[in-house]
Amino acid sequence: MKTKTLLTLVTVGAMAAPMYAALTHVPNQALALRTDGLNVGDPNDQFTGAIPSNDGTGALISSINVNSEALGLANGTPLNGDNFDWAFTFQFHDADGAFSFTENFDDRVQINITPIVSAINLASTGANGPTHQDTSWNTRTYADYSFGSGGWFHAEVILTEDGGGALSAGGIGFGYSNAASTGTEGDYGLIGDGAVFDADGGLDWGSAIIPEPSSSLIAALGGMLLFLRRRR
Ligand SMILES: [Ca+2]
Ligand SMILES: [Ca+2]
Ligand SMILES: [Ca+2]
Repeated sequence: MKTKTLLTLVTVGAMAAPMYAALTHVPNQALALRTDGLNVGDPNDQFTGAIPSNDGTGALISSINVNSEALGLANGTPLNGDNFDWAFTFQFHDADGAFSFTENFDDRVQINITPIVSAINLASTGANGPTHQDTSWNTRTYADYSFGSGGWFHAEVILTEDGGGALSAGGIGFGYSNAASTGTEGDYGLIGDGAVFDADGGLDWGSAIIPEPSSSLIAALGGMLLFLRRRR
């Protein structure tokens, strides 16, 4: 009986291993993670909250919309309270490596862009773009990137709230353009709601995550537990 139990465990183990080995690309979703309790001050902690990772920390959301507190809430990113930040990550494809982001978030914004191998391989292929940072709560800024060649990119965006409102100070709160811009607001669209990304074999933006165990694996584990209980 011992041998049989061991064999069952080995079989399930062998089945489980490949399921965790690779990242899966979830199209049209960003990862979002809120950190509360940042130090109170003027300014408070900036860009120090946790960053969502592909192991399941952070929620998948279909749109980054901080145009108002109501829209933030409606899109899975509540903006209530003070001294917190929202950190977002996603991957996107751009055909020529020239693109732009804009922000007018109250209070502070940081953007980091890394060129990566593919939608499911986040290894860096070169130097990061320059970190874009703006700490003026009511000044629209934009960041143009020019990587010289196209490909997949990893984006990390941190929106920090100090006090007062946590929303756009006017117009689009955070947006993307797949071409260089001079900061004209109309060039940009919301991530997941208007922004246009260049397609690469049918994929254009989303999040790489470690897939959860499949329902068949869970069923197999459940069946094994039932089997072990009955053998006692
Ligand atoms: Ca481009
Ligand atoms: Ca700003
Ligand atoms: Ca604020």
